[in-house]
Amino acid sequence: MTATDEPVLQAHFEDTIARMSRIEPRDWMPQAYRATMIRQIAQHAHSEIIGMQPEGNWITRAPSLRRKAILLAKVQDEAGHGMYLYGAAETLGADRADLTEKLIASRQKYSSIFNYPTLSYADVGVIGWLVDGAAICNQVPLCRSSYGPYARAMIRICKEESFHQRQGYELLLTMMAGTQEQRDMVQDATNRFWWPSLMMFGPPDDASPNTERSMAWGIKPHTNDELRQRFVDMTVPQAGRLGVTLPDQRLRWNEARGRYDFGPVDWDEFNAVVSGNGPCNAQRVARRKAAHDEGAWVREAALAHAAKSEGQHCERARLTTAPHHG
Ligand code: FAQ
Repeated sequence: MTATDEPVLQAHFEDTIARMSRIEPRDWMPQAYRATMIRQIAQHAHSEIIGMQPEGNWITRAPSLRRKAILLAKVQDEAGHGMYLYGAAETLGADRADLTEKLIASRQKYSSIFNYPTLSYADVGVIGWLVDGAAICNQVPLCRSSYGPYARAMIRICKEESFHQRQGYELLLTMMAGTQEQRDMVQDATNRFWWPSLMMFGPPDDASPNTERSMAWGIKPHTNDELRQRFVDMTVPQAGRLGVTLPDQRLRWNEARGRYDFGPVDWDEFNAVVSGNGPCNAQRVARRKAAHDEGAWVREAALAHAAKSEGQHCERARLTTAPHHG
């Protein structure tokens, strides 16, 4: 590419975005678009992988075989989501080992929500209901994101997240039909996860440095506050049907707006968690690092196997193409 090509390529890129068509890996894209996509996809992938820990904490203590099988499958799905997303980041030239190193060194972020502890089995249900619910609200619009591999990965991820959300809600309905102690556990888990779930949508629009440009590039179709409001409107009736109270005195229907009003989010808490000072940040990253270190022999074995298979493949190719004598 020469310097004179760049305006033409830039115009083609902008036209692709304006037509709501997709940018594909081999297409030219501005360096800042590539960097933004890698940032968002990597943070999303890290969130899925770190997000296995809070629920994974309960696999060995699930109350029945059925609940254990469901939880195992859900946590495995999250690993799968992380893999598709790292794959999508690789199509942009990112190196997966490098992304993992950045996560472990706390140089890349993951969602704030996974820095809160899971104190009872009701937390598994509330994570499905609220955390997967918020994830769906945020991610369904991303199926129309301008970067092809990310948008396509999001379609399957959203289908699985919807299923996760329903399993969480079903678990909570079962607990709410149980003993008073079980109902109290659900209420307590709701109280702890409600505000952190609202924080998942990111800082308020006037403090979100990336939103404007990401919207202009078709990466994000909605602002953080729009999606937060959508989530509140979707969730309040679900809380009513469940029979739990959302911990917000200011939550009420606003007839004029046709939406729920809600109280202020504690952005100091959000900033503290995002900058590494949440209740479980150190534990989550240490666990991820330990798992990565413990997996070193698997990566080495896989590489050795791949090299050996490649060697055998070359040898077979050499023998089949070699001239026959005799
Ligand atoms: N936590 O300018 P903005 C899941 C960062 S997956 C931590 O508004 P942007 C599945 C942000 O990255 C959950 N950091 O940024 C599951 C930026 O960082 P920078 C993850 C946050 O990108 C369920 C800075 O603050 N989902 O839950 C958070 O335009 C159950 C400024 O923010 C995704 O990643 C936060 N909550 O908008 C798994 C979805 N919010 O610039 C297991 C894709 C913001 O320093 C169990 N991502 N930051 O690098 C997105 O939609 C966007 O990236 C937003 C943030 C909306 C998260």
